Amino acid sequence: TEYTGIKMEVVQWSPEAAKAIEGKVGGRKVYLVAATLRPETMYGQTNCFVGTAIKYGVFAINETEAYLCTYRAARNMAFQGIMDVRGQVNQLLEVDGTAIVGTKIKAPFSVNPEVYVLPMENVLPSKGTGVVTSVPSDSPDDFQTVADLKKKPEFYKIDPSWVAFEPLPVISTPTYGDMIAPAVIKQLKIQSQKDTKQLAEAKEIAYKEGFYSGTMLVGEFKGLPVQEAKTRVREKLIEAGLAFAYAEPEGLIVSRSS
Ligand code: ZZB
Repeated sequence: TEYTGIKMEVVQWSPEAAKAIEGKVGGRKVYLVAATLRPETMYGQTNCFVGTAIKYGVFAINETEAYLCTYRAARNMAFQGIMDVRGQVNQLLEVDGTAIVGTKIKAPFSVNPEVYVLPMENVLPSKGTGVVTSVPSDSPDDFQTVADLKKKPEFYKIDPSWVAFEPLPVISTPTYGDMIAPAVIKQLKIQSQKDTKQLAEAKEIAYKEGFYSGTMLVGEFKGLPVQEAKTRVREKLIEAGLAFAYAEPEGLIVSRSS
């Protein structure tokens, strides 16, 4: 699977993460790295998710940059020419997902330039980087998780101000209008992020519909079909130094939907 690694620069650490990081990264800028298959939706990022049961590391890429992701992803990156020294993983520290929640980060190309890190129950440690960028307009999982967080901020131990946003329309389709995710959530009567079976089906529908019938509503490629915009937005992100190609070997991935 060929993902796009989205570099989300840390603007302000949560207090707990700040303690874990202090003195350990040198002068490096730290980025949370999210693996996505939908670079064309980055305009609609409203937040990012980490798994609360997942352990993350901060890994040196070179003397000036460090990435936060799972160890597994860092190891893959080291063999893809992303690190300074091929095959060498230089872990600077370890930090729990729960500690990162509340960190403020930059969201490349988004209408919201800065967003918060929030908790999600269904993040798989075995896929991507373990960091998920959230686009509630086009991803049913993201839409439902945000809805859960808005409903029960205390239960999820978040500040309500971190979820005080609305999904942003990014892609239009003839069948589902300007926001595919909430429409499919409603169609399949999904109630919570615990409805994982229906969410997998919703994801499948949203992927197909967006890719084959979607038209861009925002950004530089507004008016173009998603099929064309996808690679062009990806190239723009990479050119701007905000993203990179990240691949995972087939057969080693535990996928939620297939
Ligand atoms: C932004 C985005 C916008 C995504 C969208 C999807 C959609 P796949 O097909 O199963 O490989 N993701 C990435 N890593 C994880 C993880 N460790 N655990 C759970 N979810 C993860 O799915 C890849 C997509 O799943 C990625 O693309 C990411 O969310 C999420 F509008 O990034 B995506 C209809 C989907 N729409």
